[in-house]
This record gives sequence, C-alpha cells and structure tokens, in this order.
Amino acid sequence: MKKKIGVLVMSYGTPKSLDDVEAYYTHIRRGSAPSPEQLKELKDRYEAIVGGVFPLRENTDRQVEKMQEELNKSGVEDAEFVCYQGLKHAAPFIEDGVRQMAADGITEAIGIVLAPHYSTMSIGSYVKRAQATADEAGVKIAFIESYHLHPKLIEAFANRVVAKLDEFEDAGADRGSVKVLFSAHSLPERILAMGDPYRDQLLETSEAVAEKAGVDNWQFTWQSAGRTSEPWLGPDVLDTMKELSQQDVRYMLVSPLGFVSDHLEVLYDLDIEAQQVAEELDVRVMRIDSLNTEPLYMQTLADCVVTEWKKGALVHG
Ligand code: FEC
Repeated sequence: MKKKIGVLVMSYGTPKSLDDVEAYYTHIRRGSAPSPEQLKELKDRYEAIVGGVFPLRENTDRQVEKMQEELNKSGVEDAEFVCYQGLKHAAPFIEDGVRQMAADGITEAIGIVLAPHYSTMSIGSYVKRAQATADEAGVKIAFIESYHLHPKLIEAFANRVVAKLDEFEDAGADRGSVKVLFSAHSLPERILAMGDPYRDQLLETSEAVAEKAGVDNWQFTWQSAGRTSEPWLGPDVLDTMKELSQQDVRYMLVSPLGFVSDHLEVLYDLDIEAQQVAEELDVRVMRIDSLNTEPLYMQTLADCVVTEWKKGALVHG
C-alpha cells in the first residue's frame, strides 16, 4: 500500500478582497498597521492591475492543482503525494496547511515554495514557520530550499525570452540590440553581510537562462524594493532603464526570474510603473510571460518533490 505523503506548497498569498488589504499589509509588516496613506497607496495599486484585482490567489490555486496532477503521474510506487497550500501572508496560512495535514493523518511531508531562490528572508522564513508547526503537530517534514538551476525551469524561462525576442524582431528590431533585464524582488542590503545566497543564485539563474536562450546582451537588476527606511539592494529596474536609455539603448526585455506568477509585483511594478517610465524615456520595453501553470515549471516542482522523496530524507521504505 502506498504511504500518503503531504506536500506543503507554499506561496506569498494575496488578500481575498479590498477589505482584507489592511490585515494583509499589517501581516507583511509583522503586526504594525500601515498608515492610511500607505493603505490607500497599496489599494490603488491593486485596483490598477489588469487580470482581476488579486490574480495571485487563482494562479496559486491552479499551480497547486496542476502540480498535484503532475505528481499523480510520477509513478512513485511507495508514495501517494497529496498537496496542501500554505501561504505566507494570507489564509490558508503555512500553519493551517501543516495542521490540516496532521488532521488528515499525514505524518510525513515535503515542503516547497513557489519561488525558486533561497534567502533567509524569503524561503528561510517559510521553512521556519512550517518546521515549527510540523514539530508541534508531529509531522516529519523535509524541505526543498531552492531549485534555481533546475534544467526545466531554465528551459521554461529561456523559451519565454526567445519568444519575446522574436516579437521584437518581428517589430523590426535587431534582436542583438535588445537588452535583456533579468530581475527579482529586492531585499534589504544587509542580507549580503549575512552571507545570504539570494543574489548569487539569481545571477546563476540569469547566466543559465541567457546561455540557453543564446543571449549575450543582458544584465541583472532589482525591482519592487520595500518602502522602508533601510537601504535595499539596487539598482532598481526603473533606474536601470533610465541609465540604459542615456546609453542609447532603445529596446529592453524585462525578465522577472524571481517570480513565477502574474501578481502585483509583475502586473503593477513592471506592466504599469515601468511602462510609464518607458514612455517618458521613449524606449520600447516588453516583459516575458509569467510561468503560471507552464508545464515545464509544474514538472520542475514535481521532480523536486519526487527527488527529495527518493533521497530518503524522510523515514520511509
Ligand atoms: O499579488 C499580490 O497580492 C502579492 C504580490 C507580492 C509578491 C511578493 C513577493 C516577495 N516579497 C518579498 C519580500 C518583501 C519584503 C517586504 C515586502 C513587502 C511587500 C508588500 C506587498 C508585497 N510585498 Fe513582498 N511580495 C508581494 C507583495 N516584500 C504588497 C508591502 C508593500 C510594499 O512594500 O510594496 C517588506 C516587508 C517589511 O515592510 O518589512 C522584505 C520577496 C518576494 C519573492 C519571494 C516570495 O514570493 O516569497 C523576497 C509575490
């Protein structure tokens, strides 16, 4: 008989409605409520994005569903994988997902985050919360902490870069003249002093995607820095665009490798804010399509889980 293994699929989470934005923002700020101005500014950003007010919720639901289908196809003889969602800043929270597994009689689990790169401030905090609840609930859990060089993930991003370079070419641009800007969510600069692998992993993904897509003309830049007083990693994508336009670069392809879904940081920060700057600078900027339920990405996730299981990190067999 196959043993049921819980798969805790963790993601950032998004509010359920505009009324929930305050609680969500307060959770992100570790319990400190935003000022009325900050709250209004965030609500305005949600209202401005195309594709529904909170597309991340549906995207995460669909990713988890497709990942479950992929795991069902994996043909592992001794395990049946059952996915549970655990969100960082919205319900069902990470703790809810772990407790649900325990309530369903699951005693062994594997955790993975819908974000490929490890930082103590991102994946590290998902893992810490999941581990603490798993310990309380008596669930033995192992984690996949990053998968930023998985060949199928690299292929999926590279295919998207190539598709947009083709579009540039069809529109009359020389593809070699398009600057590919790989980007990811900024974090406070202090992570570097902590020896955090986040930046190096992002550069490794960028190099691997550039190589696979046959791109030489690229650079890495940050985006979506938080609105706090401490310094965040830069340069920011908007500054990079300004700098490049001064060097007469007319075509840019933003490729957010640190994100796997359409959500606020892509649909607002890149599709609205960066496009406004592009217009002011009179440059043409495109963005690669997000992975969402891209089969190669679903296969990446399933493969990571199955490989972790086969490694025998959990007590089984
Ligand atoms: O569509 C949505 O509803 C959610 C979009 C969303 C994603 C996301 C991913 C990451 N974040 C990361 C780090 C930080 C740090 C802070 C921070 C703040 C915010 C705020 C919003 C927000 N983040 Fe986010 N992030 C998303 C949304 N993020 C909204 C609050 C307003 C603002 O600053 O814009 C600062 C916290 C603090 O104040 O102390 C740090 C990282 C990721 C990528 C990895 C992951 O997905 O976990 C890292 C999606």
